Amino acid sequence: MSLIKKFPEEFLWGGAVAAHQIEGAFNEGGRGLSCADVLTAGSNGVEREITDGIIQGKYYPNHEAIDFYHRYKEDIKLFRELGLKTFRTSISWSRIFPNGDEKIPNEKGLIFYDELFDELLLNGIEPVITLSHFEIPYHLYTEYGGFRNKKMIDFFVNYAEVVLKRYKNKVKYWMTFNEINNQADGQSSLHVWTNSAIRLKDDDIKEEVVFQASLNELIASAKVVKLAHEINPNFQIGCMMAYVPVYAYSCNPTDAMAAIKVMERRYFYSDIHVRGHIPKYTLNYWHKKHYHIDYSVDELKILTEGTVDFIGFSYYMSSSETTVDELSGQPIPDFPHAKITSNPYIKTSDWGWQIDPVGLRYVLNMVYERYEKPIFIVENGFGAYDKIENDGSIHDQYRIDYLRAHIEQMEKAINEDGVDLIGYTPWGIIDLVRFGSGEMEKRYGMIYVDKDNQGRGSLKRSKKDSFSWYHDVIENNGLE
Ligand code: P53
Repeated sequence: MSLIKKFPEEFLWGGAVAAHQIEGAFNEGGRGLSCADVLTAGSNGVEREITDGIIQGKYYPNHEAIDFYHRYKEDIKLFRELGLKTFRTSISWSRIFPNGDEKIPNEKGLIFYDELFDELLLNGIEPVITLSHFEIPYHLYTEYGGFRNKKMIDFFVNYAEVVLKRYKNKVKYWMTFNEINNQADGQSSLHVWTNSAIRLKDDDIKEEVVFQASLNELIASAKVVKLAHEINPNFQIGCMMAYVPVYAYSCNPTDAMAAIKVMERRYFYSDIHVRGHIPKYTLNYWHKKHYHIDYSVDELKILTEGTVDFIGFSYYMSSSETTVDELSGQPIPDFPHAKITSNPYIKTSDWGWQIDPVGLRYVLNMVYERYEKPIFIVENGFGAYDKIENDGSIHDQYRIDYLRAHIEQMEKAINEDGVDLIGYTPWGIIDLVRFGSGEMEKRYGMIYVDKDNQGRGSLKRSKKDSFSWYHDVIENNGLE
């Protein structure tokens, strides 16, 4: 078969993880507790419990995770063998500032990332770093109430300044807040917790609280982008969005309109990150709902000065929106928050996530048309149950199929649609603690880790079939 190299020469093929889902060693090296450390294990379809501090007898899967903290050298050897050009992880904020509000950072935490980044670079792998991926220091919740509080802006900027300066010659690509839009409607207490270190109270107007926290984060992000460009003009600083495109369920015009309105709830975040101002549709919405969102003229100025260099996003699935009840045929009243419904044209994973490769091309087009900025797909992947054969092999053809189908769509987006796509880091390149439920057995990796949902296992690493498949994709710079 002839080989056609269809991806740009410098394309950043890689893999992605987040500190709290792999590192473990939650109380070593002077690290403080983070929001991720008080999340118990849920199960498929069952949310995790957020506990007040750590409660004896409960199982917290992130405390050990896959012990990357102690095993990273061994893992990086495998990444090198896999051929990764880049590795996306995050810095655990509470390793650097155990409480979050100190003036002086924890040197041991800084040394850990010095050594980790050196080891990656030594192996020819470029680190891509997220500053805040779901693990805000727990103390910032107990003491300040998380991102409800404007003081959080300075704590985040202070932390970012320390790491941007420290690693200015080791890391070029950075992102500020992971999937900042997960919390958008305030309906998931888990997302509000992990995005903002906020626990909603009964008398909170949820959506208003979340808008305020989100704006505080967007201001903090803009300050960091501005500062980062002063520290090193070569830095590339991105935002990080969860893009789950919402299609109109039917060609009913009200469905089409509802899909636009529901997408605005996601675009609110990237519109500010990229365009540098609060969109008019949001200002009108706040006005209509009588929300009082606090911001100053100076803060608005910062938004314009700290726009991002690229757009990082995760893509796993699509969704669709209807304004008509399927059974009764009656209109659903609360437009524009009509009903998310399943799509009869696409299959779902064992976790109910809708598998839609064309949706990735759709998102790439929409985002590129809207912003005309470089795009980096920093997460995409297939969470599935894997089976180990007697000889230790793992035949994860379903994962290869999923990734192949998405890479095909990326190729079309680049070559047919003209999208400026700079890289692709599939999620959970090595099996890790799943975010949504804390399960280990919803696996994403090309490298298997022997550990189960209850935390049992040797933590031994082994290669799945997808390992050699992805190796060839990287080597060929595209699909054969
Ligand atoms: P898990 C929602 C939609 C898409 C991605 O998720 C999401 C979420 C959050 O629930 O999260 C991202 O592990 C996130 C990662 C996470 C990954 O997707 O719940 O950035 O931390 O692990 C996959 O299956």
